[in-house]
Amino acid sequence: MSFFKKLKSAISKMIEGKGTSTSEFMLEDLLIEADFGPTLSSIIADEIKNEPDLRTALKTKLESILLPLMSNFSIDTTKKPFVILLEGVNGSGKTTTVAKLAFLLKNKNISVDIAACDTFRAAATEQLSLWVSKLNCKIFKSDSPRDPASVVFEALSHTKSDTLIIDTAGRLQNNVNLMSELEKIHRVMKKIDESAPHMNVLIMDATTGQNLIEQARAFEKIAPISGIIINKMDGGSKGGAIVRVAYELKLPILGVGIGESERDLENFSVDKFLKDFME
Ligand SMILES: Nc1nc2c(ncn2[C@@H]2O[C@H](COP(=O)(O)OP(=O)(O)O)[C@@H](O)[C@H]2O)c(=O)[nH]1
Ligand SMILES: [Mg+2]
Repeated sequence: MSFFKKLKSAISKMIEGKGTSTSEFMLEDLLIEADFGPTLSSIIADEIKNEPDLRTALKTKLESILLPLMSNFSIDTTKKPFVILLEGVNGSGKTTTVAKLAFLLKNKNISVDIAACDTFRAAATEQLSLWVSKLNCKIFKSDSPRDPASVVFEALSHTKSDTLIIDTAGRLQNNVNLMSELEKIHRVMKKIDESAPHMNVLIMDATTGQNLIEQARAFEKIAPISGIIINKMDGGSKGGAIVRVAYELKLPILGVGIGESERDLENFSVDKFLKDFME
């Protein structure tokens, strides 16, 4: 059953039992089930429970959370190379997003080099190399497991392209070693270009829902996050995660991933999101 159908049925039950705490919990439970998280679910349910038109009230509330964070992915072409660093936990879609961004930039005649800094898994560089040959970009990589910071150093010292996109290894936000590795990548980069990375993007998987906020807080400690790209909005995402992230992190949403091909990155549209979510 779609969220809206469930909402409709919850609303009619709420009308029947108006004023009872059961009906209020129903709306709150529904929001929790859609991955809004307990805090935001309770705030929203509380704010709109007495509105005559619950659906419109919910829509208005969601718009007020999401609209200020709508953003378009764009780069500052006066900076060369414009350095984009992608970070995030394992499987969130970093490597795929490298390909999506490279495709998007190349279509605008902006040249792209890629630094393969997931040096922990051999398969990771292989995966990126496949994309690189498909998209016809240049890749900086190491053939043996090496310090990812040295790959960044080499890439940033030698790139002649307009942009350099850096893929990193997935790390759990609570893995101290890997987090300090990421810190080192930032530090080494700044030795060559104090202003790099010009865009530090946190990549998130909308289907995991649960600890997205904790992830972001841990990555934020290492370097300020410019914005987020939320992937897998096509799959099992219940939608609430994106609202929760927007509400709690107040970070611009630079894009949403809607599939596994290089073309599957879209600007985040609040209208489209609410339409998909509520209808
Ligand atoms: N359905 C869907 N799958 C995605 C999306 N982005 C990435 N994936 C898939 O998620 C898996 C992990 O992606 P990957 O880029 O390797 O994640 P990484 O570990 O962060 O580099 C791969 O199977 C991707 O094809 C998306 O937007 N939608
Ligand atoms: Mg990867």
